[in-house]
Amino acid sequence: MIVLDGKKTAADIKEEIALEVVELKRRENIVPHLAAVIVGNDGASITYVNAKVKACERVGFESSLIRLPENTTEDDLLNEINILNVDKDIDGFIVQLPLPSHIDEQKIIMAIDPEKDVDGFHPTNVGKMALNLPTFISATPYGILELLDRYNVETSGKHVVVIGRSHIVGSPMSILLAQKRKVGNATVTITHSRTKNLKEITLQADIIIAALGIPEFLKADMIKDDVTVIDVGITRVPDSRKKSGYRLLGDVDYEEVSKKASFITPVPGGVGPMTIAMLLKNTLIACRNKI
Ligand code: L34
Repeated sequence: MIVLDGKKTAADIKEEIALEVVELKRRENIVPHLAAVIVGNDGASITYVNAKVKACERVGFESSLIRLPENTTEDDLLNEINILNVDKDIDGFIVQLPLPSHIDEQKIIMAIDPEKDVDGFHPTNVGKMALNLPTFISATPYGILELLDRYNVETSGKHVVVIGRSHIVGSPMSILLAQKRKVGNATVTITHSRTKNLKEITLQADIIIAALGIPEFLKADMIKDDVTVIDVGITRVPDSRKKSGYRLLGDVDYEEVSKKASFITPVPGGVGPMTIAMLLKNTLIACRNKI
């Protein structure tokens, strides 16, 4: 069993980006600038956004963190997005999800200038992604492609089973892996909460992408030997023995599944850090697109 080390791979990617930043500065005298907007006080979201800001510092990007209170109105947020859309200094920005329930997420995403949408969530960019045209591929699916690539996990002709149909992960992941691309050419089955006989399907998988958000959902009896398992889940469960008061669980029963798998991502240290590295990559692309 080989652990797909997202932390190490993300560090490698950040090192590569840092070198490119030095070149950009030298040749064009520009420095990529990412902004992140966060609304409210969700602990996990704050952790992720802080990690994004820290990653910017690490690679030599400029970053701006815009923290708005929980009671921010939809209009206030739309206004903030407009400011970022027209700010020549900002190459790309994200609005961290989830948003408070009184704000319509789709409306917010649609307000972002597609050229600055480094999350790749705008319908224009999702459409381009689905057509295999150049665009920002959402950071989590992009990170998974990159991890499979760097560990030389063969996807061509393989049966990939994606569990979960979210707009952020399950849906784009199944589209991308079926495409004619370096990490692609797979036969993809997308499954979700209404799927019948899920176990019969997962037992046929060469690669499983677990992205449903139920801790330790994928058990060892649901997989065949030598499968590759990508665990996208990241749930905080209360744990009084931890200093933080919680521990992180993925969607995979790692203890048992890792015994049968050929490749597996850990949680933490798997897909999460890759998401951050690929957001930086997209920001670098956004900055280059302006030259
Ligand atoms: N707009 N919203 C927007 N873009 C995104 O790309 C995200 N996502 C998801 C949630 N909402 C978003 C993230 O940033 C998930 N996500 C994310 C990013 C980083 C990590 C996890 C999720 C991460 O760094 N995880 C660490 C552990 C962090 C911890 O201690 O809690 C890991 O090793 O998995």
